[in-house]
Amino acid sequence: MAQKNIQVEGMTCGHCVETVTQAVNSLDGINQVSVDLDKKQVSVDFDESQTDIDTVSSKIVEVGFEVVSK
Ligand SMILES: [Cu+2]
Repeated sequence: MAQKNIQVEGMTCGHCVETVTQAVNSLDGINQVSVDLDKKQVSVDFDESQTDIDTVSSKIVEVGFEVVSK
């Protein structure tokens, strides 16, 4: 398992948090997702043999947010 933090712009409310959480959770190999709205940070715990940080970041972009750093 790997744990990474992704900086995401564009999340403004609980609905955004829910959208990002569900999108990332829909990927294979995700163990846990948590979003800190104040820090604009998405923490992802994932299995490196099944997914990677680029896949997770792409998914966040796909649902309408901007990945600032990963
Ligand atoms: Cu929102």
